[in-house]
Amino acid sequence: MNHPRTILKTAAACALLAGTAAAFAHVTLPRGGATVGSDYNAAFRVGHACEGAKATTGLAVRLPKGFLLSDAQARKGWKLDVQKNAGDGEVRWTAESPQAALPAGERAEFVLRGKVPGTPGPLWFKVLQTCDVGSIDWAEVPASGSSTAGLKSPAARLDVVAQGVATVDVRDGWVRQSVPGQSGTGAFMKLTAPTGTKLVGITTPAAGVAEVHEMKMEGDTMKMRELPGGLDLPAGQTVELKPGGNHVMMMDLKQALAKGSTVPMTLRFEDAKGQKSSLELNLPVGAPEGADTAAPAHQHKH
Ligand SMILES: [Cu+2]
Repeated sequence: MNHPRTILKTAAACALLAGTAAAFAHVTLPRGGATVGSDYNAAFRVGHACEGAKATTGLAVRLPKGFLLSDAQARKGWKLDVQKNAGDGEVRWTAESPQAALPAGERAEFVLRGKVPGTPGPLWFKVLQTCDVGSIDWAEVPASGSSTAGLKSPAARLDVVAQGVATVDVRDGWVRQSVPGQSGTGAFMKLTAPTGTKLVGITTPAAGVAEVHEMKMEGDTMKMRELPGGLDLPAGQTVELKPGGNHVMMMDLKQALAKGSTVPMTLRFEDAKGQKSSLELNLPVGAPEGADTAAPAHQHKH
């Protein structure tokens, strides 16, 4: 059994490390997209402040046409304003004090939730980032196609993809239980794809953010961070996500996950030809009989 405090510390360290691992140039949404007509947790990543600024003090997301907002996640110390207009709604987070602002070197996710349109194609979220000094309007949209290459301040792109049911086999999936107040936990499973595929995105209503993490030795300490570019699933090979190894990190948990309950989760895949597909899972909370539950917590020396 994990001591709750150990898990808490690990999850916090985890989020922090993920922040230092990658310097994001833009305000972005996770890769992997969303299936047509589905409910989507849009986690906008802010990885840096405006040029020459010390901190991010505000973020305003303009909702694209066709995206139906259901709610937005509050941030501690930040004021949340939601304007639900059909067609041109806006969600705005504003730091209430300099202490609450997001320091330049830290990454954070600003999360809102809604339904994506029923037709495939890119959706562009224009985001105004305000800092202690200046602001950047991430609002450029390519004239055609969906590549943001060459744009100086591109809007955040969400690929809405057609329903395609993945043929990836998922077994022995489970989610580690959590206690009230705990911010993060892990999910584990065995995946086998018939042809070379990548797991490129994960969403679950149980968490604000879900991503695949890898464990890496840095010097003599074990660290975890988001797997860059997704999880490779070579043809016919079983890839295991397990405690102490690669795992699904669930952050910003909405509530405590009790043993015996289930967690819905959507996995998004992309094969070598760029064909996208998804899989809906319902994972039990609590380790199954005989699962390797060796807690990673005590092995993490951050
Ligand atoms: Cu992790």
